[in-house]
Amino acid sequence: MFRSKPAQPKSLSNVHADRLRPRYHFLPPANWMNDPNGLIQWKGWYHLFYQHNPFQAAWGKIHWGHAVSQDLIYWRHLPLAMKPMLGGPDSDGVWSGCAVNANGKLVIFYTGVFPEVQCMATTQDDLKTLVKYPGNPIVPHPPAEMKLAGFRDPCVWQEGDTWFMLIGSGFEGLGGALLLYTSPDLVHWEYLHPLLTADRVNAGGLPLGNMWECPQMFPLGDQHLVHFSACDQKGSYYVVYLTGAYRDKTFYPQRLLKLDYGNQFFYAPQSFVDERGRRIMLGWSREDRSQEAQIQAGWAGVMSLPRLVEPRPDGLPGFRPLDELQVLRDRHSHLENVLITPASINPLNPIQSDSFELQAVIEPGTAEEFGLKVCVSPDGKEYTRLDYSPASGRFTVDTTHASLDTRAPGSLYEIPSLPHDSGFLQLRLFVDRSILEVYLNGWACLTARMYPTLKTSLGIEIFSKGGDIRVKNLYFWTMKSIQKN
Ligand code: DQQ
Repeated sequence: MFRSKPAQPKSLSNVHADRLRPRYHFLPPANWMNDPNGLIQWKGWYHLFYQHNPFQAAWGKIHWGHAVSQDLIYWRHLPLAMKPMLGGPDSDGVWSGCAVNANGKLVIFYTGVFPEVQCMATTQDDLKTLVKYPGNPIVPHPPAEMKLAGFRDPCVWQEGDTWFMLIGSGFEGLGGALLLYTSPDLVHWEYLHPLLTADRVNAGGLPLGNMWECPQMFPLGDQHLVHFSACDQKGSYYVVYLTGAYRDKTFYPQRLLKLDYGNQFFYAPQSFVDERGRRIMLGWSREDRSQEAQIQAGWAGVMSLPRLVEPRPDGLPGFRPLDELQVLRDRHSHLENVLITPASINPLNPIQSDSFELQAVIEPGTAEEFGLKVCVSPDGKEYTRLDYSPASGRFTVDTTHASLDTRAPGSLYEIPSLPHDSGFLQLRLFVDRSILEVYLNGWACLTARMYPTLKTSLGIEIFSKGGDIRVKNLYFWTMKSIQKN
């Protein structure tokens, strides 16, 4: 049904030969990608649109890229879905937005720049092509008299016969804000009020910037979840979510937490409900190396693996990798009930891989600290370290030794206090060359980037310090590539 015709970059073979380019995560054929957009399952096909610069591995001239899939694992690249239109309201870029099923008709909303205005597009051929609405922009300016730090990234939903739109924004001098609009017909929009403002949020000292990008609100269990990507003029912070109650067109926030502890390396996420009723989230993982290194590589930006978002009994959202990912599992190893002491020989010694899934249940025992090292070079100079301290609950991922390339100095990522109801550390780790995603205790996620320079940085180690741990079980699989070449 969908024929492939990707945009051809200059040196596709070099881009694909890059040892750091992920093998089982979604990326465009080349060049720049950021936010996922317009996620929807339509007539069986999953559609992934994304922010894309088809000319260079650097942000700019933003188009909408497009790919389709039948399982959210294997993707087919399609022609560019939307380009900036000379003289149009999106002449400087087609920025982020969403897709909605409007009683059987598919409608896309996005931000045109500059100035930031909200626009609409439709499709006559089941999303093979998008047609911009000739009357764009449908929201031509922010509410009168408002001094805003931004006005973008529409998120649209329906309640009964009425449509609502949330727009990411911020009030100058006051902090982030999410603006609520309403419409009877998706074309005529009226501003209601802010759904949420910084002064109504107890962030417990966590800075939330002055602009909230890419907002989304959806029901989860018996409450609602609002999330947004916090930033300011200097850059992106992280994505936070708030649990709370939504009634009378107002959101009453309760708890606020980071959606992913890799901060800006899992950004601008979007979720949708598929035909099986599952809420599935994707986020953009930006690069953590210099712009020069990105342009030289010819690609930049990776889409996270699809995450299932589910309500938990404690009222927080739970996250777990989509079951479909299991089709990628290849060679397998397994440990059962193994005691690890500080003097143990690494039981994962024979394994060599930079593209794998590892699932483990570990009993902390008497250890002060324990964890894993991945992408370890034989001389130990390159490694990425995952560390857990049972007493404090602190979990860290340290990529400051991941690369000998000074253009990728790495970072220290931290979950200050990881709840472990069962007494065990339950970990699901996905390593795919330069990206690492870890799911902990079904509750917290952390996405990080690392850029080993040595071909031999393939080792995996498990360690304990100051006491022993027991590996109840550990399953390891190398993962198949989703790339054709
Ligand atoms: N990226 C888009 C904006 C959005 C930002 C521009 C978040 O619409 O606010 O590429 O990464």
